Amino acid sequence: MGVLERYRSWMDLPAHTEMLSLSEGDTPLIELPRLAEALGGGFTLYSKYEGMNPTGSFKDRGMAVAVGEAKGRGAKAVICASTGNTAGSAAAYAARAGMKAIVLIPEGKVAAGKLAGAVAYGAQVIQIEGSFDQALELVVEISERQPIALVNSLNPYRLEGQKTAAFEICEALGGAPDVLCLPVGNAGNITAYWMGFRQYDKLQGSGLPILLGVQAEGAAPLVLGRRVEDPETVATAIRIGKPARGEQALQAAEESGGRIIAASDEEILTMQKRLAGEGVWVEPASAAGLAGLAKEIQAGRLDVRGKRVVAVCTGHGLKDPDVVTSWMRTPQVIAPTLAALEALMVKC
Ligand code: AN7
Repeated sequence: MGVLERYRSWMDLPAHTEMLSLSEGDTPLIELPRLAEALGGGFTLYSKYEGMNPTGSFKDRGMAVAVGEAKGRGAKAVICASTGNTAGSAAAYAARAGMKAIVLIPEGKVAAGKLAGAVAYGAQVIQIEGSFDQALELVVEISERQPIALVNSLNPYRLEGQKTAAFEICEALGGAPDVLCLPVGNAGNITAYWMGFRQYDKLQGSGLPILLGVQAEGAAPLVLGRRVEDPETVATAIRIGKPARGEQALQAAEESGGRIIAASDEEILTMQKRLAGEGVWVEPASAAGLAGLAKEIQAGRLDVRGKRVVAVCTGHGLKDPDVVTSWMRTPQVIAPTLAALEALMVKC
């Protein structure tokens, strides 16, 4: 069952929206006791592992809905700008719906697994000699001139789909967590989570979490309070200098009693390794939320004792293998003999 089947009655959608699903959502909430201990202990930490969605990222929730709506209104094609995950997801759901997908990506800045996905699902992939932000400006303009549906998170139905992750967390925990940390790029996801938590609280009295949104230091327009012209970060998914939902994200963080902060590339990669060390491999951007959480706890700016903290891990590690293979040592090579293997095992 996908998000439309499960939560359609809780979404604000036009009646023409078609059911579309690749069984997205219903992702695991994985407890991380060792990481919690390493961060000082005394609280419960979970990863909402969105890498388990059909195309390996949280984007699938919103894309099922946005493409289903576009299909229902008779659109033949969808278009988006993307740092990679939106592209793969749009391509998959367009393929599922029998539609064409056109994706614009910043040249040379999209992780290999994401680009391969978009190609595999049959999208028309166009690289632009520029940033994600420039690509977004272009797709907004072209979708106003041509009968092509825009499926970036400016599309309100994307947020309707993505807010379902908040419902799932509340259902799994029997209420809202105390703190939710997550990476912030174009700022659609944090906006959608806040919509979801507020809606669930109204319906079920589940309470509300403090939101901690985390950008990468080299791409932190919401922390700096101005557009970043040349965003740069190893977390290419969030290499965004002018977030489309920036204002709403800042408002959501403030209303929740939380904030948006930045983490360095080093802090992000260190957290990626620590997470993998507890069995959860995510792409760099997905570790940003936890990197920010660690920073706030260590600096004494966030007291999590006795609390429930959920870190949204937005995308699977498999999408961006290069970032790991670039720092890892080449695995050992030995002769195919028992003696050679045994000689190594002695050192175990
Ligand atoms: C893994 O795919 O913007 O703040 O074009 O891929 O809702 O943008 C990706 C964003 C976090 C940030 N984690 O979410 C795109 C794109 C991962 C991501 C984000 C993205 P938003």
